[in-house]
Amino acid sequence: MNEIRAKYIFKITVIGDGFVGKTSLIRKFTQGTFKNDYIKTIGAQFSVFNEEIDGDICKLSFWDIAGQDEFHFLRPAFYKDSKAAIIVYTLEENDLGKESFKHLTNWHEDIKKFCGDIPIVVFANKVDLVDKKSLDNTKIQKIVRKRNYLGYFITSAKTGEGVSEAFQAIIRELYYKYKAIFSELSGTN
Ligand code: G3D
Ligand code: MG
Repeated sequence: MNEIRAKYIFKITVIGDGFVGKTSLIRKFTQGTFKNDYIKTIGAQFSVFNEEIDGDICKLSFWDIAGQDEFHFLRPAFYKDSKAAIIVYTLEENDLGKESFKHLTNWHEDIKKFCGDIPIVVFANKVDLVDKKSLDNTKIQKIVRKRNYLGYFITSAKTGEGVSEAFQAIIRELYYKYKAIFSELSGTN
C-alpha cells in the first residue's frame, strides 16, 4: 500500500466486553482497505483506514483489545492518545447481552481516566440475532443523553447493517472538530 499523506490522524479505540463483536465490526468496516496489525506487547490489534472528507485525507487507526485477560495492566498504553471511543455491547437476549450493557458505563469511566472527555459513541451490536420490533431503546437513550454521548447505533457485523453509518458518524465528528481547531490555530477558515 502506498503511503498517503494524511492531513489528520485519529486513533479511535473500540472497547466493550469480550465477544460483543469489536473485532468483527472493525473488520467489517475496514474490509478491503485495511492493514491489520497486532501489537503483542500491549495485547491490542489495530487497523488503519484512510477516509477522504471534503478533499482532506484522514487516517484512522481503530484499536481493540486482543484478549481480555491481561488487559487491566496494559490499559495506559492501549488508551493513550485516543481521540474518540466506540463502546460496544450486544443486543443478544442472554447473559452476555445483559452484562455487556451493564458494563457500558464502566468502560466509559475507564477510558475517561486516561483520555478525559473524548467523544463517545455506542454500538448496540448483533441486531441480526434479535427481533428489531421488540427492542426497547429507552434505557440506552437515557444513558446517551445523560452522559452526553454523540449517539448510539444499532449494528450487525454479520449482515453489515448500520456499520458504515456508525463508523462514519464518529469519523465525521472528529474531522469537523479538529478542522475547526486547526483553522482557529492557523487563523484561516
Ligand atoms: P470481540 O472482538 O468483541 O471479542 P468478536 O468479539 O468480533 O471476536 O466476535 C465474537 C463472536 O461474535 C464471533 O463469533 C463473531 O463472529 C460473532 N459476532 C460478532 N458480531 C456479530 C453480529 O453482529 N452478529 C452475529 N450473529 N454474530 C456476531 P465466532 O463464533 O465467530 O467466534
Ligand atoms: Mg476481539
